[in-house]
Amino acid sequence: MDERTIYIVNGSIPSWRVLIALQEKGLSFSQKRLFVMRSQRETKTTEFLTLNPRGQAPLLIEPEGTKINESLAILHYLELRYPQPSLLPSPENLQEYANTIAWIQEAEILARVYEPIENLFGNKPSEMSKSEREKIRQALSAITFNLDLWEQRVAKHTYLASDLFTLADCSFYPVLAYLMRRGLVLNPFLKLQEYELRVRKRLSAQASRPEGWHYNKISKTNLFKLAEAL
Ligand SMILES: N[C@@H](CCC(=O)N[C@@H](CS)C(=O)NCC(=O)O)C(=O)O
Repeated sequence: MDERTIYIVNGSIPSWRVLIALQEKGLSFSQKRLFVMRSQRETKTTEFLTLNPRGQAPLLIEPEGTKINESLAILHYLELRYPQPSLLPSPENLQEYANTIAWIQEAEILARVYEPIENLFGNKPSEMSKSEREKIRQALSAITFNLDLWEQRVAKHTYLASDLFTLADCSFYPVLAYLMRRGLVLNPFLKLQEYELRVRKRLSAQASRPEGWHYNKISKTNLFKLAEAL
């Protein structure tokens, strides 16, 4: 039997989600990092496209050959196949269960509204059109709206949806940590700040943290600073 293999892109939110879940489940795996900053993106080689025609990571291949892509689907798959330790609240606590499965999905909204800010990477703010600037302003206000919502949620339990660490945390935490890496300051969101520190201490979050990402160190370009200065 082959080893379980997870193909990842370093620093990518979807890959990080799956790595946290694998760690939480105590599953052994071999990690294959695909480099995407090279002239030939390793996600687009013939070899990898045969495995995932979308040319994206994460992709999980189980020892017996079961293959699955899409980070959120992989989270559900892992829970179904390896129910212990569980990363879902008991269905007897229906509201926590419902929140968890909804919030696994909702974490994507924060990642999506942030996208215009990520695009500042390749652009000179001084050369941006009025409508591009407006998009950035809208993104900043959508991020604040979303963080407010998560702040209220996380105030109720140790983790997002429950006192148990769940798949909602696997899905959401990498989005939050990614934004912080790009310069997001959590000061106005005290509960989220505490939550981030709590998750950061978990072995799963430590073991899966992207290579070269040191705590409290942001990327070379502080995208939030750029966005706020517009
Ligand atoms: N919806 C997918 C998105 C996966 C995705 O966008 N992966 C990116 C890294 S963040 C990727 O592999 N990009 C490589 C490429 O586009 O060549 C998921 O959640 O798994």
